[in-house]
Amino acid sequence: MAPFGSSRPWFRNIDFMDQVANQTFIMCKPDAVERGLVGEIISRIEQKGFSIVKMDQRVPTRALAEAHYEEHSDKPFYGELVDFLSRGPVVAMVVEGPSDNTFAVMRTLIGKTRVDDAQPGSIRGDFATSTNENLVHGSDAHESAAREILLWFPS
Ligand code: RTP
Ligand code: MG
Repeated sequence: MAPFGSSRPWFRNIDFMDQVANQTFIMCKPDAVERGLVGEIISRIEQKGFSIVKMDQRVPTRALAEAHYEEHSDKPFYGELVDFLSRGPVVAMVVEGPSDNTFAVMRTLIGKTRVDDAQPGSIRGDFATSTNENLVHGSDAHESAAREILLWFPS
């Protein structure tokens, strides 16, 4: 079983949820590091007015990549997604904004998942040419932000 399975009662930790209410988990995926786009992505986050409060470059283990994308474990693309995320260094970040919609604003900044939907002006819209390798991850809800912050930055 994955070390951070959904059975883990992290979501019952109301104090932690409150503590990270205006934060989200952002990651430059391996393609962003390979293409030298980390600076551009960080710059867009900073220009927006958000703060990077934690940042770490590392090569995710397969177990970490599996746990990160656990919600997609039943999808046909899960294996490929885990292979991709664990193939090289990523830059993991906790991003903080002034109010509790940081995760949603960051999702807009990142752009839509599918390459043909991502609007110019968004990171994916400006730089991604494929859905599978779309440069940046951003948490999609308060609950997933709390889970992912704890998963990538446990201390
Ligand atoms: P992410 O989690 O990486 O921020 O991406 P997302 O929320 O925009 O999209 P999500 O639905 O969570 O999917 C995670 C990643 O899986 C790949 N994907 N492939 N082949 C497909 O139909 C498909 N759908 C999703 C994408 O790389 C997506 O970012
Ligand atoms: Mg997602």
